[in-house]
Amino acid sequence: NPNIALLKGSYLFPEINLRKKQYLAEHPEASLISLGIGDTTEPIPPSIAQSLADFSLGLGTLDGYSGYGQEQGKHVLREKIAAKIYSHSVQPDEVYVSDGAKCDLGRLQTLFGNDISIAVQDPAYPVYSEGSLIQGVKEIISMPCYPENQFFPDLGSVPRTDLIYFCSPNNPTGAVATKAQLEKLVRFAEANRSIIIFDSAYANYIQDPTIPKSIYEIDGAKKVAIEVGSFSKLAGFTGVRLGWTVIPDELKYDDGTSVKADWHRLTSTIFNGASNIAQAGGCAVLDEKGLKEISSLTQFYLENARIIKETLEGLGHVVFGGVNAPYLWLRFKGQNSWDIFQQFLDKFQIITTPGSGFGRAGDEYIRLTAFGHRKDILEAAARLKKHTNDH
Ligand code: PL4
Repeated sequence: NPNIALLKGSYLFPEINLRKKQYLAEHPEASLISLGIGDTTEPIPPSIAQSLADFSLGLGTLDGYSGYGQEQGKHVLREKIAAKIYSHSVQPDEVYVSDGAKCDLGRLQTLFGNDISIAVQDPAYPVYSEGSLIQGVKEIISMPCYPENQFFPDLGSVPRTDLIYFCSPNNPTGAVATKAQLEKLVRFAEANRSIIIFDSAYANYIQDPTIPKSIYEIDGAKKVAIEVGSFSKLAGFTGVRLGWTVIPDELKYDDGTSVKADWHRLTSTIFNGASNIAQAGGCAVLDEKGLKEISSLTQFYLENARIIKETLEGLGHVVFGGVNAPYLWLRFKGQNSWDIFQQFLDKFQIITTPGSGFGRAGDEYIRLTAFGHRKDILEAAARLKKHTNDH
């Protein structure tokens, strides 16, 4: 596939790991704190871990064994996602269980192929544009998002595209789109006959009841939007691997045919379903007990975000995000983001993510994640205070 050659350098996150390893090779005594890659750190809550274990042990018995499942996922889990995540506003057969949001983004890119144009927020999770480059899409339009436009694209200057990728709560800026902003986005997609791919991987961090957790809270969205969700940051399933995609029945191509029918055909053909163990865990996440347990987990990471945000603001930084979102976005005017990354490494021994890895508009920024053990977060806060005051 000659399009692979269009990708620049290595993928962002392995590059950060590489730099971390290089630093440790040169400074073996260093005690690094990672606020870089957005990976969960706290244990999977007890009732959910138990269900994973029970299902796994069951596989070793005649009664408990099961082989291939339906590619679209266990019906009971599709029902639970429709009920608990979407309050029955979507139907179980519109929910497709996956092995994670990233994997489904890749499959959606296969669904739409290369004869399309796309629009992506800048900065954005790299998979939207890099996966599209691999497909060889015709055009990628960037929608800059910065403090001056409240991190919401100026849709008046965005040309029509076939797909629009949108992520809220946003990775990397931590910005959360208001209902009014999402209404604008849906009306824009309707007017342009575009399809929105709405990434709601961090929806559980939204605590403000006025902010939509799903694009389907906006009237008319089922006709123009696909939503990609994940158990990764909801339940600490980054390693277990489980997610879902909602493709509403109402979503049609221009010729009136069903997008869902194609998605069903595509996933049946090139996907063999999410692990049955992970799906058993997903069902436990969405039980009453599981929901209570994961809510504490969400609060824990939000408290981490609050600690870092307050520390940095106390030091005079302007910090974006970190409320209703697990990411903090920090600006250093006029500086290059890999240089800021290096400064944080040298000065504080804290790993961050350079903003330029998410697009050109991220150039003067770094991203900090709120995923971390509390002792590491407190230690990071102490280092920031100590070494900033030292200089
Ligand atoms: C590092 C907006 C993290 N190797 O776990 P998934 O596949 O259900 O969800 C992945 C995902 C989807 N959508 C958004 C995301 O931010 C993520 C995860 N991003 C980050 O630090 O930005 C983990 C990155 C991982 C990766 O490439 O996804």
